[in-house]
Amino acid sequence: MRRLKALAECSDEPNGITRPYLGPAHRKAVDLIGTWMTDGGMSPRIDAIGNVIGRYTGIGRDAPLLLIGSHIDSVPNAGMFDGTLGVVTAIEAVSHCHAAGKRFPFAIEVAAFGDEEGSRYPSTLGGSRLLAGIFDDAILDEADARGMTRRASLAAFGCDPKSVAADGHRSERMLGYIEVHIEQGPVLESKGLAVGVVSSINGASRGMVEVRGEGGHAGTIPMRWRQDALCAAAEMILAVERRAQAEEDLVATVGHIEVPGGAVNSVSGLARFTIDVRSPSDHRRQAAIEDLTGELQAVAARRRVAIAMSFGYQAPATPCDARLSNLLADAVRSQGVSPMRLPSGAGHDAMSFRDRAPIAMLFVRCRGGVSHSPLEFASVADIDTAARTLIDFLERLAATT
Ligand code: HGY
Ligand code: MN
Ligand code: MN
Repeated sequence: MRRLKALAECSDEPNGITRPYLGPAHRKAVDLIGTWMTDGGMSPRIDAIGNVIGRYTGIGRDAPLLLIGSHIDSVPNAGMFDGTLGVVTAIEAVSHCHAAGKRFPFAIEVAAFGDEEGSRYPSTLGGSRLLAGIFDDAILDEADARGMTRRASLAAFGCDPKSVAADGHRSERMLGYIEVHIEQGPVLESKGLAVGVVSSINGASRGMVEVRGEGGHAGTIPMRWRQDALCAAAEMILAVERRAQAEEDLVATVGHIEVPGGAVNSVSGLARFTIDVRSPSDHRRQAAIEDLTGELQAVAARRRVAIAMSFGYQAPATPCDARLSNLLADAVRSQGVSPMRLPSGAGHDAMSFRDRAPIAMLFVRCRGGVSHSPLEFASVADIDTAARTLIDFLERLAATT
């Protein structure tokens, strides 16, 4: 908890926690975590995309690799547990093994990814995708709201974007990828369980909608003549909500809207908003996006505004590996907790490894299921149970390797 509080102090805003990828706060967090990794017997390195990775060598020269990761970037005004809990718990577990002089027939790398939220650049999971060998160089030229590209931000951060390609391709055999994360939902709390085993991670699509109408004077344009971009966007946003409400376990969210040059006494000519669509089924997520595309175009036609929609980010639904999840469930049971399996509505870095290695995730109960909010909370007791579960999991995995 002391370490989580120290990370919570790393913010680019004076109030609350806002730690965007490659910002000053991210740099402070990377340095903090690097010292904790060193203290815990790991050798930290910062890779070409700004991840900090601590390696704990295994027994045997060609020992396979177990990756334990999560992220240290945050959404604006975030909670102090989303992502960081998984990194700190992994560091605690490895430090405990190091202190006990325990080595495994596999190397362990604890990875603190920097680009999971996608709150600064349009696409996300850039950090974990590099380690999974599926990094798309094109995202280096994505610009943030101030026009600064990832490439420029990486150079300012002290990374060398040119070595991204070399860093990404690793041949090491991976035993698996494990992630510990707060549930960000109410299920474990409703069942009175400290931890749970994730069964699968919902797929997600992120898009941007731009609506262009005719701007003008709020006092002089008669209502029947208006091509009001903001009103059209408002009707579209409610259409997005309505489509998701019509289908069980489909969610769609408009989390951000901007009206460039908007003013109290102007009819808006331009509005842009984001769309986030998720479902356990990739087929139904795609069908929802097709339906929404048709519906929003119909609103645009009726209101005589132009619309441009683009879905730049897609992450397919990701099942967790049965063997690793069963080992994790046994480790949960050894803590005296019945191992419930539950899906993840939130996306995670684990999705990046779906074609690279077996993945498994451990959820930690969080109060009220609240996340992406300063009210996010996980108890020391539950985090302790998660750390003990992780240590027990490592020992079980070693016994089967
Ligand atoms: O969007 C998500 O699900 C995650 O919090 N990045
Ligand atoms: Mn997260
Ligand atoms: Mn998050």
